[in-house]
Amino acid sequence: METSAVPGLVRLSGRVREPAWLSMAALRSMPQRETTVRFECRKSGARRHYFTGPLLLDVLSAAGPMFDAAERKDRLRFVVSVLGEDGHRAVLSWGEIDPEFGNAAVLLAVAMDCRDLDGQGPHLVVPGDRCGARHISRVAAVRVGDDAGLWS
Ligand SMILES: Nc1nc2c(c(=O)[nH]1)N[C@H]1C(S)=C(S)[C@@H](COP(=O)(O)O)O[C@H]1N2
Ligand SMILES: [Mo]
Repeated sequence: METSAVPGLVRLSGRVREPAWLSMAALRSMPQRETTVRFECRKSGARRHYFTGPLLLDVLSAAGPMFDAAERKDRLRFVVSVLGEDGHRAVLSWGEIDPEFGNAAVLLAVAMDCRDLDGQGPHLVVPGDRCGARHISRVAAVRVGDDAGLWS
């Protein structure tokens, strides 16, 4: 598994035309969104956090996913795996975040509860989740894939 060894930078790779190391500054230079999420953790109970940062969709789109962007059905074969520095990871489907389908406002947040996350790395935020497990802290890498491996 390809992992990041560069603190503060997120490796964006896989089925994209321009793989990149994303800095917090680069994430802050993109259009910023804000959201408050409430979720239930099995271990620590009810949680509430306020996040700001770019849409994951914008971050991924800038790297040029290898689908035919004009063909919406082609986009539906793509997946995104988000890796925390501790190895915790979760997969999203492109359809979840695509404006023509689920249109979920998933963020790669650069600040949590008004504190910058510089030094630890960005935070995946999946609004609407009832459990906290996809709100991945200290994101180290994001990998774009498609479903080809599932059918080979
Ligand atoms: N990197 C990483 N992020 C993670 C986890 C984890 O194990 N590793 N656990 C998740 C779970 S299960 C929950 S409930 C929330 C808790 O976040 P909080 O304690 O900051 O409110 O973090 C999530 N993010
Ligand atoms: Mo949790």
